[in-house]
Amino acid sequence: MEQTFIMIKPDGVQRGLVGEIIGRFEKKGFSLKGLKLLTVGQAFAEKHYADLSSKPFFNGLVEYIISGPVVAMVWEGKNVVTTGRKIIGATNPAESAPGTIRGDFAIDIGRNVIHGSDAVESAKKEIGLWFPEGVANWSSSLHPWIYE
Ligand code: IDP
Ligand code: MG
Repeated sequence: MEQTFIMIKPDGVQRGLVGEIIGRFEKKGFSLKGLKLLTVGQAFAEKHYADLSSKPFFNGLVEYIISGPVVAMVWEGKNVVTTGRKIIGATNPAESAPGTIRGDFAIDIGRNVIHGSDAVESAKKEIGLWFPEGVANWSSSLHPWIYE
């Protein structure tokens, strides 16, 4: 089953959105496979966002991500990478549809509350980076009520 890496950024933690965000993924029917609250350092944040290192906003982005604790999660389910991105909404909250996390809870692109992997390959890479210890192995007893 497909997995994705979801991170509630420091603004989402500070603003008390952790329960709300987890609830949206849970209620959709996805399964939580990994969860931890941690503060990462500069080198780790730079590694996570390595693909964006040439962008003008890179330094500000790294400062933002290391500014407080984040909630790192692994969620599992059919098409969870693509559907997870839809639940999160467009990168710029000004363009995120209402009903999405960023559409409902964010205003500025540099304070957009949440990260989600953009492809199955990047999800694998990010899960390996954030959960080197591995994730939980369990399956929900609700599976037949969620999948046909
Ligand atoms: P994504 O988070 O929707 O995948 P990316 O393009 O991968 O978007 O960018 C990573 C993060 O960098 C964004 O979520 C946002 O916090 C920040 N970011 C992206 N573009 C800008 C920008 O133009 N100004 C400031 N921050 C940006
Ligand atoms: Mg991205």
